[in-house]
Amino acid sequence: MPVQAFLPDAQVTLPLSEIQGDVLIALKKNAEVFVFFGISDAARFRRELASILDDVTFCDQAKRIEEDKQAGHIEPFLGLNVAFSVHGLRKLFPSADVDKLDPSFVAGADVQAPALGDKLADWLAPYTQGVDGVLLVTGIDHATAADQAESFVRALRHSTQVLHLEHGLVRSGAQKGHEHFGFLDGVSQPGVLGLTRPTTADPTKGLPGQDLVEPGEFIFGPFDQEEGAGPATPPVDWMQNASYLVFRRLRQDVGAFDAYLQDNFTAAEKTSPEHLGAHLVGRWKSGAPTLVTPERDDAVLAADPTRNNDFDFGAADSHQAACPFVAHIRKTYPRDDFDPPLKDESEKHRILRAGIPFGADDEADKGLLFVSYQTSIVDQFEFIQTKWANNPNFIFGKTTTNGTPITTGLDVVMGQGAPRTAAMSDPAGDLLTLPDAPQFVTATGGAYLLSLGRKALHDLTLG
Ligand code: N7H
Repeated sequence: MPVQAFLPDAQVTLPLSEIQGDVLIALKKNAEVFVFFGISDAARFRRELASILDDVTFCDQAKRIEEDKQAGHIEPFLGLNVAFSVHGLRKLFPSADVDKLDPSFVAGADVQAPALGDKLADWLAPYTQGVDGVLLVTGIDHATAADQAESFVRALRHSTQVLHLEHGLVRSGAQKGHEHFGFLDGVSQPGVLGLTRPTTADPTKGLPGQDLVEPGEFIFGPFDQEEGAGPATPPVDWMQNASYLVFRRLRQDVGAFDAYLQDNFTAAEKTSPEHLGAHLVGRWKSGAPTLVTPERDDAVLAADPTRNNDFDFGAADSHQAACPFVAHIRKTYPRDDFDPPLKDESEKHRILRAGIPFGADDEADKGLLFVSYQTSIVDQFEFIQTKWANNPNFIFGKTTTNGTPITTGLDVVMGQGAPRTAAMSDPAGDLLTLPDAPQFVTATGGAYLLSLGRKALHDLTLG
């Protein structure tokens, strides 16, 4: 299901051949191997990197692969991207430059983890010891991606050690495209000005309901764009066309999630566990938004990209009758829920998501290898996680139909913290506070990385 239609090549204003493919297009894949590595010899690494540079997939190629895929033709090997942590950058660039980068990036994901509500004790060792970089290798199946990853590891073998591997795999059969709780993922994604084609008369939207966002929210320019376009100017030259990559290894406790829905759907005055699950997420498992279809799933609506994202919350659902304020998609992208003067607040904290599930259905250690791209980790990924999802008072200033103030509760799906009580409204509009939920999602690792532009990667190999 396309979440964006692209402009014809002649109208694209972004330097697609300079930006790594996963950033704007999300390297399409059934399987993805994440090779986390340490650099033991920086000079040699530059030379070895040169030998795989031609294999790195940039957005122009990723766009062609995606268009071919939509036309039914799929390549077995789908892409390679490479990104570096603060530790890796310090080995390759002057430290004084690196210090100018996003403060959370410079601190590192492990240092930031407690502020996000993670317990470092839950993190796998390689992530707490610091990695220098990652290769993202995607393919049509696990064997292809793993084979390709193996050959890239061989090419870098004199200058790096593999510290850790993650194996992402799209679920099979009817669950294809669905994450482990069973919900279709990748339905809503911001459109990008200069890349995403407006499909209606409204030039500010891609598909109906998909706002077009300044590219400077996701990649460092400078671009040929109007003033006031956001943080498009990088703090150092070599960051042009780069993007911060947030990686989070999120374990999902599917048994606990299902049991909670089963045990509490009656208390929540919902007709079934699926109904409660839909109202905690804001979409049915099919992807159909509860804002449009609050009482029952609608597979036809879910499969229609011109309708499955075409909704707003604010005026349409000011007392949370159709989509609770606590629902995951309303907490993480509140659309028009803000009153003036914060009207544009939602669009200031967008991310491009490019994650993939990990673990088989019958394994306890399964979940989501969450990936997001942005130009500010502080104002985008971390803001969404800490100021919105983990914050029980967000969104603020809302009431029931009879004027009772609502304390929303944290995002029960992926928010971290306590208490884990969600506020919903019953059919009469009165407030219902759900029983405390266990933590369904646990961070078991993470890394903050930088996906460099083509020129910076190329210059690295010269120096
Ligand atoms: Fe979320 N889930 O299965 O319940 N997410 N998410 N997410 N998420 C979304 O539109 C999920 C996580 C966002 O534009 C959907 O793709 C799970 C983190 C944002 O309307 C579903 C986990 C963060 C959106 C899930 C998880 C976000 C979004 C609806 C963890 C950021 C788009 C399908 C294991 C900090 C909202 C879709 C919009 C959508 C789920 C994590 C953010 C089903 C299971 C960590 C911005």
